[in-house]
Amino acid sequence: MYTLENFYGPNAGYVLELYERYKQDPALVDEATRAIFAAWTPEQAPQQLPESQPAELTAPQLAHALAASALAHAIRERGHLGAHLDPLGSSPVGDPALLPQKHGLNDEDLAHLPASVVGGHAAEGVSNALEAINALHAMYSGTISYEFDQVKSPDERAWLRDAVGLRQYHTSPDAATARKLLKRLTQVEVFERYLHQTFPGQKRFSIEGTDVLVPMLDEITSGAIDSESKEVIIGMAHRGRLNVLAHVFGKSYAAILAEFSHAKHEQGTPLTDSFGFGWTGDVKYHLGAEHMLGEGASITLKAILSPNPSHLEFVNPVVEGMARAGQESRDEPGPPVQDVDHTLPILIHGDAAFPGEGVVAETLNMWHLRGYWVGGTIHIILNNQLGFTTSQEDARSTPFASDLAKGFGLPIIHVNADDPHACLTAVCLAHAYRDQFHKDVMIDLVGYRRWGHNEGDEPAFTQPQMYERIRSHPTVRELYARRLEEAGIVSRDEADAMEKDAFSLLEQAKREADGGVRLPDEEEIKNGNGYHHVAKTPLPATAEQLTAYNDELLTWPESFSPHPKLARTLQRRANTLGPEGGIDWGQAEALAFASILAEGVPIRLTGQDSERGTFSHRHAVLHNQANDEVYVPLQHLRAAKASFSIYNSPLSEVGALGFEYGYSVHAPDVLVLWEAQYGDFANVAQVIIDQFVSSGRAKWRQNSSLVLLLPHGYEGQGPEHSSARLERYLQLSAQDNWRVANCSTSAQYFHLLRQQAHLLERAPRPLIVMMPKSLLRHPLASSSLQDLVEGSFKTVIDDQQARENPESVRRIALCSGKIAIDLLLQQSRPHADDVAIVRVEMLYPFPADELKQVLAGYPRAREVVWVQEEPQNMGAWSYMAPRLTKIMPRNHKLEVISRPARSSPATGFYDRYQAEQEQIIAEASGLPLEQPRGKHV
Ligand SMILES: Cc1ncc(C[n+]2csc(CCOP(=O)(O)OP(=O)(O)O)c2C)c(N)n1
Repeated sequence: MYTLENFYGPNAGYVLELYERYKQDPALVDEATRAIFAAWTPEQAPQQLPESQPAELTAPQLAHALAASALAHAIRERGHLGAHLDPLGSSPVGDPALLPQKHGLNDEDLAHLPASVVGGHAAEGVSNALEAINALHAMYSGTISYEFDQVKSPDERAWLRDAVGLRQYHTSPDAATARKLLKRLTQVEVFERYLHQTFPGQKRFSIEGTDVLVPMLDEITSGAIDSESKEVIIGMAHRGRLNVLAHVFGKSYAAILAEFSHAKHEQGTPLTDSFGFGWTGDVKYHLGAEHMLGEGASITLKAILSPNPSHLEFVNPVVEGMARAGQESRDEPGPPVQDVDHTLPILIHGDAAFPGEGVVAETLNMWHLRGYWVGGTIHIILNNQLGFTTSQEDARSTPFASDLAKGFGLPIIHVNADDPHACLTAVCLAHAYRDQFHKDVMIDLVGYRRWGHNEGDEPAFTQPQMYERIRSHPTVRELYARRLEEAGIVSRDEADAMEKDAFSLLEQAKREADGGVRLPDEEEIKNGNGYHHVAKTPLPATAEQLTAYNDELLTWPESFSPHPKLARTLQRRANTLGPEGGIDWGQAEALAFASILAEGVPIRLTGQDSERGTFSHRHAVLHNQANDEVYVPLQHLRAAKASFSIYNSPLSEVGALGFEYGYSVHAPDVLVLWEAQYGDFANVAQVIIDQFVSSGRAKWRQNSSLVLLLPHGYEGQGPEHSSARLERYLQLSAQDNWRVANCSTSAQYFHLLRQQAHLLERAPRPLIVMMPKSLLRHPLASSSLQDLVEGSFKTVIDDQQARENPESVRRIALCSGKIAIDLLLQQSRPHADDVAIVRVEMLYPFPADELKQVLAGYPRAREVVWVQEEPQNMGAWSYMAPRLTKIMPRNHKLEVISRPARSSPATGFYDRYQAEQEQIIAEASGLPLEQPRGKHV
C-alpha cells in the first residue's frame, strides 16, 4: 500500500512509472492503485480537462492529480474527524490527511485540476477540483458526517456514498415544513421548560440539548407509514422519555402533569390500591406506551414504546425480540413466515451506556443470525457527551461513542443536534438504508445536556467549563427560529406566538390535571389477576393421537439420512408407547410439542445447542449426512395447525433471554421457551430475570408466558454445573408472578408443557423449570403412554408404596426433582414402611392445599423433613420452611436434610460429592435421625 507521500514530490517519478505499467495492463498494478488511476485516467477524464490541457498529463500534473485523488479519498474515509459535530463548538479531532497541504497541494493546484480527479457527486456541476474538494468537505466534514469503510459489501458502500451525494435524502424543507419543524421544536422545549418551572427539582431527565430527537422520530415514523410498515417498536432509557411520550406517543400533557403532582394517589391509583393484585407500578420515565400514528383515514402505524428498567441498554434485546415477534406469521405448520417490513425496531442509546454495557454487543451480534434477524434496527445514540458526571475520556477507550458498531459493520452517521436539517437528513438516509438492505444502521446524535444528570443535580460541580458554555448556549429552537427569521420564513413575532401557544396548552392541561384525571388502570385492578379462577388442565391428548405423532416424528424423507447411530437411538422411541413404557424426557417433550401444535399453539424454542440438546436428548433438527441438509420433523407434522421454530442461540444469556422475553410479550399466543445450557449460566441473564421476567407484570402489567428450562441437579460435576440456583427464583416468587416447577418424571414435564400452552391466554405467567440431566433417560423418571394420556400435571406426588400402609408412616420426607428419584432408588430403604417420600413438583405457587391433604393422609406421622441436595442456604429450604410450618399439623416437627450451608454450591471432588449424596439419602431414609443435621424450625 502507498502512503500519502507516495503521490507527490520525489515519488512522482515512481508513480509515473506505475502509471505507465497501468496503461499497458491494469492488472500489473495492485487494486488500490488501479482504483486511483481509474478515477482520473484519460479514458474517463479527457473531456473534463480544460481544452488547453493535453489528455496526457505532465509529471507534476500527474502528481497533483494523484494527490487530489488521495485527498478526496481521505475526506470520504475520515471526513468525520474534521466534522463540526459538537453544538458546544469543541474542535474536531482532526486529521492532517484532510488538509491539501499534507498532500503537497494548495488551492491553486486544485483549481487547475479537473473535478473528475475527485469524482463522485462532489464533482457534479462544479468546474474544477478545488470546488469539488470543497463540496466534499461540506458533505463529509460539515454538521453531518459518515463512516462507511467498515461496511463489508462494496455494493452497500457504493449505495451509501451515492446517498450522501444525492439530494434525495437531504432535507431542505419548504417554508410550510420549516414552520412545522420550528413548531415541533417549540413544543419540545416549552414542555421541558414548563415542567422545570412548575415542578422545580423533580426528576424528569430532560431532553434539552438533544431536542431534535422528537422531530427525528417524527420523520422515521412518517417514513415507516410511507413504507407501509405496520409497527415501530422503540427502546429508550429515561433521557427525554417524557417528551417522547407526550409528543410521539400522544400521552396527554394532563396525564403526565398528574403524575408529577401525584394527584390521584389518595383516590385509588395503583400504588395504594394494588395490594394483593400483583401490580406495583413504576416511575413515570420507565413506562411504556402504545399509540396509533398516521393521518386521517390512514392511521395505520402502531407505535410501541417498550417499558424498561433503570438498567441501561437491557431493553435492547427485548425490543429486538418484540420486533421479531411482530414480523412473524405463525398460523401455518412449518417455520414461521417473516416479513421484516412489517415492524421497524428503533433503539435509542446513551453515549456512556452504549460502549459500556456488554448487552449492547450481545444484541448487535444477533443482527444477522437466523433466529434473531429483524431486517435492521435504526440505532440512535443520544450523545450528550456525559454519563451522569463522567466525561467521555473516562467513559470509553474509543474516540466516538458509536465505535463499537463498526465491529459489526454498521454504517455510522454522525450529526450535530443543533442542525435540525442535518438531523432529518441522517434519519432519512438511515431509514432508506434499512429499507434497502435490511441491516442495522447507526446515528450518533451529538448534542449536550442542559441540566444535570437529573434536575436536582448541579452539573458545574464536575464539568464547570462545559456548563459555562451551556449556560450561554442558545437552544436549538432559538437557533432555528433565528435561521428561519434570516431566511424570511418565520418572523420573530410568529416564533414568539408559537411559544405562547405551547405554554397555554400546558397551562390548560395543568388545570385538567389538578381537577383529577382518570388513570386507565382501575378496572383491571378491580378484577384482580384472575389466576386462581381459571381451569388449569387442558383436554387430554388421546393414545391414538400421540401414537400418530410419534410415528411421524420418527419418519423422514427417504432421501434423507441422519447419522445411523442417531437414527437407531431415535427408533428406540418407536417401542416405548407399549405397556412397558420407557418414554424419556426428550420423547415426552417432542410429543407434548406435537400435541400443542395440533391445538394450534405455535412454539419457539432457543438456547445454546438446543436444536440437538446439550445432553443429546432432543434432536429436534436432523442433519443429512450426505449434504448437511436439515429436517425438522415437528415442522412436517400433518396435524399441526401452527408454526414450530427452534434455533441454536449465540453464546449469550442476557441478550438471548432478553430477546425471548420480548418475543413472548409481543406474541402472547406462542409457547416461547429459552433453555440455559446449564441452569447456573442463567445468572449471566440475571438482569432480565430480575428486571423483566419476574417483575414486568408488577411494574408494567406486561404479560409473558416465557418458559425457562434450567438444567439442575447434583451429579458430581462440580460447582458450576450442579445448581440452577433454585433459591433465587423462589426468593423472587410473589404475587403470583410466575410458576416454578421441578418435575421428577417425563410425564410430569409433558403435562407441564401442555398446561403452560393451555394457560397462555387464560393466565399468562412465566414458567421456570428445573430441568434434569441424568434423569433425562433414567428409567424411574420415564413414563408410559398411559401416564401421558390419563394423567394431568400433579403439583404434589404422594408415595404410592407408603399409601398402601399409611398407618405405619412416621416421617414424611418432602423433596423435589432428582433427589426424589435418588431416594426412591433406595431399593432396600431401611425404614421403607416408616418413611413416605412425597414429591413437590410445583414449588410456586405453593401447593398448600395439596400438601395439607397429603400430610393428613399419614395420621401417625410426627415428623416432616425437607430433603434437598443443595446446601442448606440454597435450594428450596428457606422458601419451604415458613410455608410448611404454616400448614403442618401442630404435633409435627420440621427438619431439613441437606448439605451444610456453603458459599459454593457444590464440591469439585467426585468422591466427596458421592459421600455427601449417600449421607443425605441415608439420613432421609433412616429413622430416627441419630445426629440431626438441621435445626428444628
Ligand atoms: C446498568 C446501569 N448502570 C448504572 C446506571 C446508573 N446510571 C443512570 S444514568 C447513568 C449515566 C448514563 O449516561 P448515558 O448513557 O450517557 O446517558 P445520559 O443519562 O447521559 O442520557 C448511569 C451511570 C444505570 N441506570 N444502569
